[in-house]
Amino acid sequence: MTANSGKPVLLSGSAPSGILTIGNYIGAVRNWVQMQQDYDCIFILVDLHAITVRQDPKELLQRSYQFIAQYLACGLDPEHHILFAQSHVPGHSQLAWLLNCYTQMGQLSRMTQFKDKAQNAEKANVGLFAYPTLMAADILLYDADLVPVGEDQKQHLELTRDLAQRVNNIYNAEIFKVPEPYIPKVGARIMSLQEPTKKMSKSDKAETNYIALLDEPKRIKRKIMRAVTDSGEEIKWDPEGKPGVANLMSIHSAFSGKSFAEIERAYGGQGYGGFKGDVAELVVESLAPIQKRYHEIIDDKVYLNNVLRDGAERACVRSQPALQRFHDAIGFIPAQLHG
Ligand code: ATP
Ligand code: LTN
Repeated sequence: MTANSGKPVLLSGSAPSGILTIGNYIGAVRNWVQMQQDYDCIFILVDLHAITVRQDPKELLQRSYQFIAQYLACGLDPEHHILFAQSHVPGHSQLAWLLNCYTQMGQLSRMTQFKDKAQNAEKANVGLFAYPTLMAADILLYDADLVPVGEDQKQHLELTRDLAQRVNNIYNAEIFKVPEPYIPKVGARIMSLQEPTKKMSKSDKAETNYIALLDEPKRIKRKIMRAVTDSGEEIKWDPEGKPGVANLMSIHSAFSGKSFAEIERAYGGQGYGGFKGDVAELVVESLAPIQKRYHEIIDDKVYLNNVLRDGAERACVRSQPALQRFHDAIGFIPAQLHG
């Protein structure tokens, strides 16, 4: 069904690093769930990308299962779409190598993420340097039409487009589809609870800055009650002047569906205490069904492995044509494999 649904292909990837937060949920995962109605979706757990930073093996394994279980609990549908682990589909590493041979060192040196993450380029591992060509491979393998990415990944998507066009030009053929970036209409940017001018991030070291999708109700309440606001007492939409309050309003709005004007009206003259209590209640209630489903499936490794196997098998099939077109164009002897 997925291969020929006729719908545009939407592809996104996320690394099993850190811990999923309500920022990731509101800004990404929830939108993916919605977009399943209109697109043929491919969701990749990019574990090959995760090892550009040294990982503890046990933790990586556990976190990878946890991420998959959380995506499923949020409503990603592995039957009608494809959800898989990047390391299970060899085409990603293969195409990344090929693309490395069409990418200039200078281009990769200019990537701001590399400059940020590798303070000392001499000591950085080559994987970190080549991270964007692996991401380009993820996208180009599946003839993706649309790639929803945050601001920080736009440069990598530009490089992907550039590589696709370059290869197509060199061989004067449409080997790769040139993907479009996709900026979802909805989806607020959720900020850190303690430093509301900084975005809530899944790799933040300080627990009090974020709400994890799996945080227990008590912990959620504690974090929201202690969230930084300001010395005033007015619930008003003013992201510049009152970033803490604005952030709590965004969280309220994301889960209640109410507009900022409605929230202002509802809490007029009430001070911060009651408002924070309600935001906490909303978050707890909204996450409850996700957490319930998560706990039902996280220990069911047979189910999770079946989902991953099925996803990887379909991804392998889907990734073949693009890889084959490129091999043929390059001039490799066609492989004569049995079965
Ligand atoms: P890291 O801190 O490790 O860079 P992250 O929390 O920024 O991680 P990513 O893996 O970079 O998460 O992003 C996954 C998706 O979640 C992206 O589409 C990104 O736009 C979205 N996202 C991440 N944080 C937020 C946030 N605070 N508000 C809204 N969307 C977010
Ligand atoms: N680099 C991205 C994760 C990522 C991705 C992708 C996103 C890897 N491969 C393919 C979209 C499409 C990040 O850090 N968020």
